[in-house]
Amino acid sequence: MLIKVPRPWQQENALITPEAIFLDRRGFLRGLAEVGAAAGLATALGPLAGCRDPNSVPPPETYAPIVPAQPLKKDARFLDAGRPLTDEKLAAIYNNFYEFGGTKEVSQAAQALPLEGWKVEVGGLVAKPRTYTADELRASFPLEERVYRHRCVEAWAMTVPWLGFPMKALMDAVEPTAAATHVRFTSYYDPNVTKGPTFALKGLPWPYTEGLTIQEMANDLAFFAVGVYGHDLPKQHGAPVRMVVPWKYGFKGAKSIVKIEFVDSQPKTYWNTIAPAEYGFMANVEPDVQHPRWSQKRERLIGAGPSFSWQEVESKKYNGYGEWVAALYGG
Ligand SMILES: Nc1nc2c(c(=O)[nH]1)N[C@H]1C(S)=C(S)[C@@H](COP(=O)(O)O)O[C@H]1N2
Ligand SMILES: [Mo]
Repeated sequence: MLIKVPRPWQQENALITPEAIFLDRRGFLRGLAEVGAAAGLATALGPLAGCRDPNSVPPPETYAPIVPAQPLKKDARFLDAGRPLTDEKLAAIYNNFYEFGGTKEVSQAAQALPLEGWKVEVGGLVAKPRTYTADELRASFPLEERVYRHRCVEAWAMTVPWLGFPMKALMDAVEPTAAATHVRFTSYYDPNVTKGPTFALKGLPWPYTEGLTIQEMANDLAFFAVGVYGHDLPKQHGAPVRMVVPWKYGFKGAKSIVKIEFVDSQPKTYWNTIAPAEYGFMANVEPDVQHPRWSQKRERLIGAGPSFSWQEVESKKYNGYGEWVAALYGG
């Protein structure tokens, strides 16, 4: 059921550049220069890399459509994000996936991700540990569509129709014990495949990990996506299954998950270990909390057309999802 598409784009790819915006000063400055030149926003918002070739990845129309085992669940509460969808071609070529490179142009490199035989091990402090194949995950939980706003800590944003199931459904299936307080999610990592920026692979706390509290995971909004725009997740979006927690900055949503562990303390996570001041474990979208290097008050909503453009808009607390999640944080 996973997508099988021809792979001419899998040649050594010239688009990966060895800089990472976060870790490399020159890359960071270049990002700012691009933005500055285009919109004069360099000092107001965070770095924004361009993306140059919308035709560099397999076009979405070649992706396998998702055929849900049962009719797709639709819940009107989660279908209107209050703004137009981001063009799917643009969402598919403007990505963060450090395992495959330090720029936004990682979609080609990410095609190396091997989906065959994928397993997601769910364990730790649970009564019913279980290892799921990707197909079993889809078959075990009714799939539904969720149109969510996405806000990266770098102050770019998009609007995406995910397909998947609530995290709560998986929690209920494995039955966390009373001792479980947090959950840790681990992304696929194999240095022979995930050849990201070479400097960034050394000495950093790979694999990519993220975490939530049990209460956050049980929230109605917390979601596992297995598809997007009506078809399987393309690899660059985190196939075959990724986290979506839309009230938090994008980095909290780990891609290509292989392990989910229920634990009894706040787990160590990738970005929080590298730069705790910029990537708080409990971070949510908080326009009034200044990022050490830029304001979070506004964001760049990337285009509703396939070419790279954006519109600057106000950021909202909890990315506008306060109605769902404010109670988690004391109102
Ligand atoms: N494994 C992994 N997951 C990841 C990342 C990453 O580098 N590696 N980047 C995160 C960040 S910073 C963002 S903004 C989103 C981007 O998701 P998208 O590329 O599907 O839009 O993925 C998140 N999940
Ligand atoms: Mo992000």
